[in-house]
Amino acid sequence: DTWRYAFEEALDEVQGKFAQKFKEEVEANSDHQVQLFPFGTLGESADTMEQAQSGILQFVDQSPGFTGALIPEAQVFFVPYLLPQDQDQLDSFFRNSKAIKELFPPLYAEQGLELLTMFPEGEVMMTTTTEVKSPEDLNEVKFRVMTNPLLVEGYKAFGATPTPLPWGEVYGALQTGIIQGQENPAFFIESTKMYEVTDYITRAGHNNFTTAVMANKEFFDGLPDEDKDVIHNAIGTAFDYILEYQTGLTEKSLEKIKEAKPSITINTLTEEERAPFKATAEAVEQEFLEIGGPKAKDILDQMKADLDAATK
Ligand code: 6CS
Repeated sequence: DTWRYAFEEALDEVQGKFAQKFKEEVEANSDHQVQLFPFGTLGESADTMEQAQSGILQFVDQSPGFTGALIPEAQVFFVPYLLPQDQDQLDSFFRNSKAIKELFPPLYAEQGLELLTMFPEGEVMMTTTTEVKSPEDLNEVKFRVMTNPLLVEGYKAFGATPTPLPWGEVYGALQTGIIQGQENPAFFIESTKMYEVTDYITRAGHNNFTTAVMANKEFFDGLPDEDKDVIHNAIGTAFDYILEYQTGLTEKSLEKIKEAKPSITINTLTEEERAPFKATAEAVEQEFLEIGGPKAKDILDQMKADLDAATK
C-alpha cells in the first residue's frame, strides 16, 4: 500500500530532503510505497495538519511554528535565545532531548499524532526592507511570523508589529508592502528568493528553526511491529542524513544570496547589539509559562535540563 507524506517545503529544501530519504529507506526495507506531497500541493501547513489528523495523510512534517497553535507547549521553541548557536551542541540536544523523546509525544498523541522526530533546520535570520541593528529599528516594521501566539509575543518584545501569516502569503505581502520583514533560515531565504523583496539580512542569533515529523496516531498504532520498526529506522537514518546535509548549508546559502543580489546587506549583530534583544528572553519565557498549556513548566524545565546536558 501507499503511505502519503506531506511537508511544508519544496523537494530540494531541508524538509523535502528528509522526506526523500525517509521514502527511500521505507521503500528499500518494506513493500510499502511513500507518496510525497511538497508545499503547495495540498494547501498550507494548517491544511496538511488537518489532513494528517483526520487520516487522509499518514505522515506530516509541521514545524512548531504552526503546531504551537494546536499544542501550546510546542511554543517553547520560540523562547528567544533558548537553543544554542553551536551546531554540535544543537545536534546533541535534538539527538538526546528527553523533552522531545518523552514529554512531547503524549501531548502530540492527544491531538491524534504520533511524534516521530524533531530536527533543526538552521539559524533563523530576519530579512527586512530597512536596516535592523536594535529593537528600535523594528518599531515601524510589520513583521511576518508563523501563526504561533508566542512568536507574536516574541516579536512584540523585539519592538516590531508581528503579523501572523501562512507561508504562501509572505512573498506577495513583502512585495506589496503589507509587511516589511520576516524570519527564516538562510537556505529558505535563498530558495524562496526572500532577498528579492527585502534588502537586509540580520543575524541576531535568537533562534534555530525546529521542525517535527509525525504520523497519524490511529494509523501508526494499527501497524504491525515490523512496520513500526521500518518507520523508526527510516526516521533515524533520515535524521542522521539531514544533520549531515546541513553542514555548511547556512554559509553556502548566504554566498548564493550575495551572488544573486550583490546589493544585499548581511549584518551579524555584535554581542553588544544583541544584548537588548536578549534582554527580552526572560519576559517571553514568562509569557510561555502563561500561554504554553498545562505542561508548559514541565516542558520548559526539561528543555533546560536537556540543553544543559547538551552544552556541557
Ligand atoms: O516560514 C515558514 O512558514 C516556513 N519556513 C520554513 C523554513 N519551513 C516551512 C515553513 O512553512
